[in-house]
Amino acid sequence: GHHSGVIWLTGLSGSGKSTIANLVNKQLFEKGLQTYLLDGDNIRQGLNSDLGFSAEDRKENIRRIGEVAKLFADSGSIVLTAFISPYQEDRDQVRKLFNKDEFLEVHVDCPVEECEKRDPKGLYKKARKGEIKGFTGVDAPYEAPASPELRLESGSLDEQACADRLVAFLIEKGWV
Ligand code: GGZ
Repeated sequence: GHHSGVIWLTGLSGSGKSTIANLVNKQLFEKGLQTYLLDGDNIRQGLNSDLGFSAEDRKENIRRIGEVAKLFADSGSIVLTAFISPYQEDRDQVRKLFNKDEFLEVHVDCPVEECEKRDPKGLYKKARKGEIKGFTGVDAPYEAPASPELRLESGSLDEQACADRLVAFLIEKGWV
């Protein structure tokens, strides 16, 4: 048997959250575990397509994702989520939905300068030009987790190395 629960990745746009979550998801799947990945592709395009990027909409985005994650965890899955989730308060509200041993907050910690240098989708550039308003790390805040269960330094470690660390941590914690 294995542990069900939520692995909540938080970090800036371009920090590597989605890539790391996908790599971990793949590794766990190959171990035969029941997993599910929630990210912008399956949430912001569907369930949350009515929400934008104001502080209020981000709060509601994260609240709904927390509730969906809980449903999947209740059904026995290990859930990986990959959202910026910039506000500590919103992440803490999600944490409250779970038992202490069912929620892991993972900070995908990449300096904003590095995310901006990488700028895989050209969004920082657009934000700097004022074509996107309220972009996290440019003109909207990111509150780094005060005490995450794990911090992955994705500015200096590549995505595969971050994924391997996360899997090692899950083994150490007895989740997988
Ligand atoms: C931040 C934005 C914004 C603004 C669009 N600020 O790199 P991406 O493109 O693929 O990831 C970002 C994604 C963030 O959505 P989340 O649901 O993770 O955000 S939150 O948790 O804060 O609700 C980025 C894109 O959406 N994007 N506008 N203004 N990121």
